[in-house]
Amino acid sequence: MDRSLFPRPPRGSRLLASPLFLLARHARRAVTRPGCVRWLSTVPLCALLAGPAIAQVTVTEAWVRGTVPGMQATGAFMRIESRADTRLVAAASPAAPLVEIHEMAMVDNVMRMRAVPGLAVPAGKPLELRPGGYHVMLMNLPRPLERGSTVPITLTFQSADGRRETVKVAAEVRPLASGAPPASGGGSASGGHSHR
Ligand SMILES: [Cu+2]
Repeated sequence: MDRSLFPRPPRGSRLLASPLFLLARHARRAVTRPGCVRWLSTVPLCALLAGPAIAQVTVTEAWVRGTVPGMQATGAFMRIESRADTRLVAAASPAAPLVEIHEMAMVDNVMRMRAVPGLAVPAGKPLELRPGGYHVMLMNLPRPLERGSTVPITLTFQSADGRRETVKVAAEVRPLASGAPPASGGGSASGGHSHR
């Protein structure tokens, strides 16, 4: 008789059973050992601490200045708050193939915008992105952004320890003339967002 036709059943069942056995043994130890009990009791606390750390950034009042045909770039504005020190390091949107973080700066008495690698968001101190100041720049727009629609924007934040968090916002498209345009530079044709 071919013995391979009758594999020993305990072998297979032992393979299956051993992880369960190990788990059970571990659980027993965890309950009986003081150290492990302490470890177990800290788990919910860790979960509580991890919760706010994951969702520490809140973005409100997000809007985008609408565009008209021919306009290839516009700004997105919002209010960003964080429970802990963090940095806005990237932004992306399906509405624009190129998205940058911009600041406005006075250069030779002319207000110009330029890309920055990131913006600090100190704990408890809201960062305002608004016309004439910091903004998220949506560029190479394939089509106009019509008022009343919304533009999804994904913001990436990075804390000092390197941990990243992404926040998705739905920015309302407001009329082109919304918000105070920069005092100089830009122009109405580009909604104050000329790019050099
Ligand atoms: Cu810009």
